[in-house]
Amino acid sequence: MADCLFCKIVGGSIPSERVAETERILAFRDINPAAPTHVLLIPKEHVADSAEQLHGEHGLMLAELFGLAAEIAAEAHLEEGWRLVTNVGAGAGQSVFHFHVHLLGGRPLGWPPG
Ligand code: DGP
Repeated sequence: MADCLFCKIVGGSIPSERVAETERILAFRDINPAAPTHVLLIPKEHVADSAEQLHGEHGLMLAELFGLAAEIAAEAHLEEGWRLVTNVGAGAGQSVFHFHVHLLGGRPLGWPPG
């Protein structure tokens, strides 16, 4: 999508600190980290604005995303625990409408979240 921030990050016209990638997924550091490890995982293709638009045909992409998150967590030595979060809608704090998942770790993560 021409006007999407994360599509521009995928395309490289907006720089990012890339952590890892697969065929379908790009992982890069959040510009405003909420934890020592805060990585965003996004499908390279703009397949959904948020998780509410996902369905069966996105299964392979989601499996790849979760698998890559686990690899990044292992490399970052997040043995104390880590969290995946996806915000749906402005009321939940979503500010970029290209489906993405936050990987958070490196500090105690309270539950339930605030
Ligand atoms: P959300 O609030 O769930 O839509 O998460 C969007 C995240 O994207 C937010 O934590 C900040 C991050 N972000 C916004 N703009 C940029 C950017 O230009 N570069 C990077 N790396 N992250 C960004």
